Amino acid sequence: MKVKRYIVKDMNEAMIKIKSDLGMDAIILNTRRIKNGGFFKLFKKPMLEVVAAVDEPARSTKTPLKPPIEEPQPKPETAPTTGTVKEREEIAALKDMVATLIQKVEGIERNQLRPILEAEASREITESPDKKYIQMLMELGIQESIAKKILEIVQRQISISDKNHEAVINAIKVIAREYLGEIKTIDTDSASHPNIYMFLGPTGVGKTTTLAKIAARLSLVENKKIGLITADTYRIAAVEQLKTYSEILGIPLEVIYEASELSDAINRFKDKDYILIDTAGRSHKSKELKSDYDELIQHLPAATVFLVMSLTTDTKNLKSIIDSYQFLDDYRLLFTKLDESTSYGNILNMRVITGKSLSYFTIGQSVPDDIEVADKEKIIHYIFEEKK
Ligand SMILES: Nc1nc2c(ncn2[C@@H]2O[C@H](COP(=O)(O)OP(=O)(O)OP(=O)(O)O)[C@@H](O)[C@H]2O)c(=O)[nH]1
Ligand SMILES: [Mg+2]
Repeated sequence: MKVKRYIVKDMNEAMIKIKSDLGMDAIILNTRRIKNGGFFKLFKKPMLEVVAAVDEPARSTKTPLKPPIEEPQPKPETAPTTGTVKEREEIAALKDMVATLIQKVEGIERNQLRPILEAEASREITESPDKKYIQMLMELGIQESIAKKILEIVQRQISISDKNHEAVINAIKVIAREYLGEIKTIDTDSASHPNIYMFLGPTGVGKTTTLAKIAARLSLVENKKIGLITADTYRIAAVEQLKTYSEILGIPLEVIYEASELSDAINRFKDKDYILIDTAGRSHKSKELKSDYDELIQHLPAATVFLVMSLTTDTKNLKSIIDSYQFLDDYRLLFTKLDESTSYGNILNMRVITGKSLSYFTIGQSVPDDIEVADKEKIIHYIFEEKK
């Protein structure tokens, strides 16, 4: 801090000098009238003493604060005779005054300037407090546009500052939970039978394994009658895979080689509660994606589609997969391999982008254990890295 003392005739003069010397940021620390007489007896009219200061951030604050005495330097009319008692008293008085001033300046620095400087340092946060949280959400894998929307809603509800971090996080979670929407799994209270579910999605994401997990649960836990159909006859191994599950679980399996065989297979399962149809994994870039599906549904009564995607797939590819399945009127999102994933923001992203309901997620290779209903609370825990 730079401190200067001015002896001026009025405040106007002081302001002009202070502004030109110390700049616009200068503050006035003290003003007082100086009476005629004493040390200042040379002045005919009463003068004004103004002490002003300006903060110099680059300079160390440890240097002692000594207000240099500015011109006009009061000079005695006559050369001082050395060591008169009066003059010594006056010098002592002046020293006292300077000491008082130093104390005042230090007090001001401590009590007024410091909080101002601290506020300045944290201004970036207080100016746009939502930015820090948007950044945080993006680091959790949530798309910028969605992160911004969430913060917009938070700001409508509470004012964001670093003092209410916990409240902001809680508000973010509440809104994110809202965004997750309604969870739709297998309808276990449906009146009509059989209910048909078809599993679509890219190669190797876990369609067959997931279907087996769901079949096992419906059969073993819910005591439902299940029929399995596989339309994946591209590979012998694919049929074998489902056949193995069907034998272990004691659930019948129909293998169809042509779409036209589908209606017969469904007919054979008309007494079942649920029919689960496995399909061949296809690259989402495949041109046959839509035609394969169109062919199948020609031979199907109403079926609910689970679009199975692995959470290990990056955002760009997940979007591209979703784009390639745009021909579907409706579907439910089913994410696999959460156990292999390190970021869960895409669960929220894909739900918001598609507007489709989340259903289940799978968390490992083990049939039937590693599947869970996409419980919103759990997803929030996953996204916010509070995995239990
Ligand atoms: N870590 C992990 N692996 C899984 C999960 N679900 C499935 N897998 C594994 O992923 C591999 C592929 O699973 P499948 O069920 O054959 O995948 P698919 O989508 O039917 O594959 P295609 O029929 O070839 O398109 C297998 O090794 C599964 O054990 C999961 O949740 N976590
Ligand atoms: Mg398969």
